[in-house]
Amino acid sequence: MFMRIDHIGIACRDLEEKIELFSRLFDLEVVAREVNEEQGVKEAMLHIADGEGGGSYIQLLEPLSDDSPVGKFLAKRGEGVHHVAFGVPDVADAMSKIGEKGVRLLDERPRHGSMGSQIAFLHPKDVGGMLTELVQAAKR
Ligand code: MC0
Repeated sequence: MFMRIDHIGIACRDLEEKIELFSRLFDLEVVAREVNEEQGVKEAMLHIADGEGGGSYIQLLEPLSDDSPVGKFLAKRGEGVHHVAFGVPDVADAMSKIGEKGVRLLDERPRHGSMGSQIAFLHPKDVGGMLTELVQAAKR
């Protein structure tokens, strides 16, 4: 079902500061920046590698407000890994297959994600404490 790890999402308070840190430490390059109002984030994608089904990235996330998902996460847990996102060939199909196994879907239907992707989240309490995202990459 999963083709690859699409990205690891990192919650941060200051996006520009963390872009500088990750670029300097790991020689990563920012390939996309976006404000996603629906998800309440300002974000940057740092490219790691390309694979058959799409790329792999570090995603840096700064909240647009304190009551957004990432804003609440920062207040409760501080900066760090926020979610793991797996690449799937068809997000709606993956949602239905995983939903049938009793995992709570946080989205009723796929939403707009980074770089034109379609995404959906799974409840962390049903995935061993890991907020999990399904990503269908945009067609290249
Ligand atoms: C909350 N919890 C987490 C968590 N966030 N556990 C692991 N990882 C996280 N990131 C835990 C809390 O500690 C709590 O456990 C329980 O889940 C319920 O959390 P809550 O604080 O009571 O509830 P909320 O209101 O903060 O909701 C949490 C939930 C929400 C995960 C349902 O954040 C959500 O729907 N997230 C999906 C959307 C999202 O995260 N968007 C931002 C990234 P305890 O034990 O304390 O009860 S957008 C993005 O990434 C896009 C742009 C993209 O990739 O393209």
